[in-house]
Amino acid sequence: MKNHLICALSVSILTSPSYAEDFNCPSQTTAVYYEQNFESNPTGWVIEGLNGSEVTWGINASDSYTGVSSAHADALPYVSDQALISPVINMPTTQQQLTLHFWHKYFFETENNQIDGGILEVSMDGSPFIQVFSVYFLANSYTGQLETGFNNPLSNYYAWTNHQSYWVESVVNLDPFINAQSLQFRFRLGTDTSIGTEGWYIDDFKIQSCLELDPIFENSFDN
Ligand SMILES: [Ca+2]
Ligand SMILES: [Ca+2]
Repeated sequence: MKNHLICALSVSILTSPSYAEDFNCPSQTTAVYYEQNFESNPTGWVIEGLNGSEVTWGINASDSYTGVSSAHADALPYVSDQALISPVINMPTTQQQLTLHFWHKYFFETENNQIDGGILEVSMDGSPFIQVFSVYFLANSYTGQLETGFNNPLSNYYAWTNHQSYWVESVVNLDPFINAQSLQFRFRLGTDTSIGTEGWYIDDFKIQSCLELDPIFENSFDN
């Protein structure tokens, strides 16, 4: 089994200029630096209503990817900008293929129009939060651009929007942020002036990297 995994990964890397299709390391080479499964009040996580917004983020036991609960916020039937903020996470000093993973599902107004939605932001070494743009995602990036004219604080942002009825894993390439000593992440759910929905579920937030590979693998890579 081990040989099979190494072989499969080698072939894929040989045919691809990046590791975008192989963001999950072979199990024996994965180093998990941070993990939060939202099974109880998550240490260091805070919630905030931005721009005076109400905020409904909390631990929810009605749905989960693993375990019995996840983080959840309602998509409110009026203007809101609800933030779920991670702790400041120190980055490892030696990094290789550093990635952020999380699983989520969502039901936003509407099925066909991009009215309400959510985004991911990052702060590097305490700097102001900026959006994690689509280009940094290795899997399941934003699904549409939120419409203007309905007072959603996230109007014009590319966001997760519409409906995602089953859990999917989004993966972010953190290598562009490799010079930061610490990162902090912020999920924002923005809604417009009317029509609330079930909202957004997030579970199994994880930062990991791939460890140094053995010489056999490196030879394959070089060839
Ligand atoms: Ca969970
Ligand atoms: Ca709405």
